[in-house]
Amino acid sequence: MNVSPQSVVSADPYAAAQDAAVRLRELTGAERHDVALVMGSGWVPAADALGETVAEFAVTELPGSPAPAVAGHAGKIRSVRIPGSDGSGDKRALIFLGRNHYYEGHGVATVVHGVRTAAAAGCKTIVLTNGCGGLRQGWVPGQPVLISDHINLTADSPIVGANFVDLTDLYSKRLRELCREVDPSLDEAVYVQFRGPHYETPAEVNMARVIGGELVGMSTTLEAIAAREAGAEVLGISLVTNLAAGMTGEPLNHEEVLEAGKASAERMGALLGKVLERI
Ligand code: 8IG
Repeated sequence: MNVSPQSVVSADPYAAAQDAAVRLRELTGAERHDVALVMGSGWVPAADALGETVAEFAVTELPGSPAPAVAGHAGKIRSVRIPGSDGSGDKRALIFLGRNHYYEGHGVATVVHGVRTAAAAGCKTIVLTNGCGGLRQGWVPGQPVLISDHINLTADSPIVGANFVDLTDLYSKRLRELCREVDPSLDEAVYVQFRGPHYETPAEVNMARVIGGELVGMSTTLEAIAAREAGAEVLGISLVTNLAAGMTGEPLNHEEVLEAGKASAERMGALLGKVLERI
């Protein structure tokens, strides 16, 4: 892979996040950020509804961040002012328009670098969104689903050393309940991360079902683990952009993902906006 040495996270990923947070303060003029959102496949168009953009720059401006390789993943970071509800002060949100995926081959430290940087910049809440395949009968493309728990099939971890981080209730019950106050129709389900970049075979989709998963994707679990390690509260929301392989008789394609995102951007933006006001 053709990557310049500065563009991937080096020996100490925690120190690299501290360095990136220093640069982030310079780029945004904000001493701290309160909440971070990672906008996955299909979510980028929803970001525009989230408040007043104070700064926007390419992720590559931060040390340790290669540009995302996926169409629809813009590779930008936005610092946004969120007006406080009922008299509480404004909050600053850090919005990652796109992410680096595990399958891109830059290593797990690079995958979670944004989340670690956000935590180092002060974010106590991290919202992870993704586009994924859905397994539950009745779900339709464009439907958001809260992540209740995950199964990490990458067989990897972002944690370095013998740090036995507890993942009970990794996906905050409090934040899921807050989401359902905003939209009582939201379902929740277990997310299964496959390595990708190929989609699953129908047999693998069946395996995901058997082991208790109803959402299949290629992101989120490693970031969630890193966020928890860093002490942040995690909210995960999947956008079911397609029914999982073998469920419709049609092949999967990435364009359908982007289309589902565009079609549901307004709903996702409104949902996230109301959740951010209450966090
Ligand atoms: I969007 O069906 C999207 N991402 N693994 N499977 C996996 N990842 C996905 C899918 C899917 N849809």
